[in-house]
Amino acid sequence: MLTLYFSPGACSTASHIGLEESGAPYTEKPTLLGKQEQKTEAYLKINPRGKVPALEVDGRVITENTAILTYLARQYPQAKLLPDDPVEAAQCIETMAWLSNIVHPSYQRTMRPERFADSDAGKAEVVAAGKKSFWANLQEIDGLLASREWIIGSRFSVADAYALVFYGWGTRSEYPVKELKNYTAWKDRMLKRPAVMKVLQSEQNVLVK
Ligand SMILES: N[C@@H](CCC(=O)N[C@@H](CS)C(=O)NCC(=O)O)C(=O)O
Repeated sequence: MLTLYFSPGACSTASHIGLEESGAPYTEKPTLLGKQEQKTEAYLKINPRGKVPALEVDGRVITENTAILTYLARQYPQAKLLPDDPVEAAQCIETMAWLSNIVHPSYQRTMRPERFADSDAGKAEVVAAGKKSFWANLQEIDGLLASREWIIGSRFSVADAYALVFYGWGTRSEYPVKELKNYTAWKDRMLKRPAVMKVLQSEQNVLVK
């Protein structure tokens, strides 16, 4: 039995899309960041780091989008969520690691500067640096999509589920994402996928408002 702990609009949307694309039955446990539910005693027993997403698999817990999405792709191979070619499969995981380690933290600096600096001037510098690098990261994703329809290989993979989070955050925070022609055309292709649409609508994501 699979249970997903997520917060609508957070990076957990990636795992939510991966689950829906996998076709596996699962239970949803909304854990609202706006209400600090990720810090409750009950949730810290699920993920002591106090972050979403978390996926409970028959009583054991996987955290981190990269791990959850890789697990789902391997556990439900019929859904073809990883490329068949072993090098491309590794590049898919590589891209998810980059989204997690570089792209997500660049946005986090713009939203949570108090985690990186104490003074007002320090926080302003963190926000400015975060905005610059988040936008550069969105441009890099746009560049990746210049010569192909999907993030890796010739079909949808779990890396696509993850990359959609950042287009949504760029939209929500009013970056000029529409200037990114390849990323925008890819986002439109993503919205044609029933599983993606189902998750975005259920989370009331900015991309379907
Ligand atoms: N690298 C982690 C990031 C997890 C993460 O930072 N999640 C955020 C939501 S986007 C969170 O739960 N933040 C709550 C907090 O830091 O208090 C992943 O990909 O799962």
